[in-house]
Amino acid sequence: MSTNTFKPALIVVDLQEDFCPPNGSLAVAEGRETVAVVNRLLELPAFVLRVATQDWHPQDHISFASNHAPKKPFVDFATVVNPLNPDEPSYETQLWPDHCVQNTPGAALVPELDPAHRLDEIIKKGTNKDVEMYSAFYDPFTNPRVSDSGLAGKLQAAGVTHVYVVGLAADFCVRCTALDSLKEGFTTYIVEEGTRAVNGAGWPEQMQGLEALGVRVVRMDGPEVALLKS
Ligand code: VGL
Ligand code: ZN
Repeated sequence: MSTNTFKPALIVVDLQEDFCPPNGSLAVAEGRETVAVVNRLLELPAFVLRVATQDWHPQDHISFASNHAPKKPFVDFATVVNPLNPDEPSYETQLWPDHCVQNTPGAALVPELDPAHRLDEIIKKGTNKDVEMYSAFYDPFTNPRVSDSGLAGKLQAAGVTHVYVVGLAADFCVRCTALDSLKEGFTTYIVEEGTRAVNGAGWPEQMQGLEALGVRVVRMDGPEVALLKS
């Protein structure tokens, strides 16, 4: 593949203390095991852009069960209405423990994500208290869109063709980021060893669903990662 048709970007999703054992309020099993893999990817010379995201919620965020007492995290849901247009269809979103509250230790990127100097950009998302934003690109509303991180524009400006997604959690923010990347026209890969799911048992089925939509779940020893080494 010639270099002008292969301009890959790496998106490192929410590798934050609150999503990792041992102390994270929303710790994903083995979440911290992804960091070594992500660091290996960050070193590869081929990436034209390396972006990390941080889930970055205000304390009154709609996704916190604590803001909907007596509802419970992991099991209950809340209705999300487009704050700019109450007539756009609403949807139910899963509730979580308080996590990634702005400027708290839990919101920090994990310190083992050593090559912080290799990141071109850190994008904060989920800052609007009224909307849930799993994707690194934008929230799920379209009429109108409420929050746009500007990521699509940055990838386009850099001439990116292929997007490699890693980080946490596979079944929420990684999944939504990969689907929006695909929607934006990028060939989109999730590197499996670089992610873990909140619901590990459900991940194989989620993975099949993603593949059916066109996202490719690839492995560190596979040809899609080998391409990054030349
Ligand atoms: C995430 C649940 C709530 C994620 C963020 O990063 O996957 N999951 N907020
Ligand atoms: Zn969140």
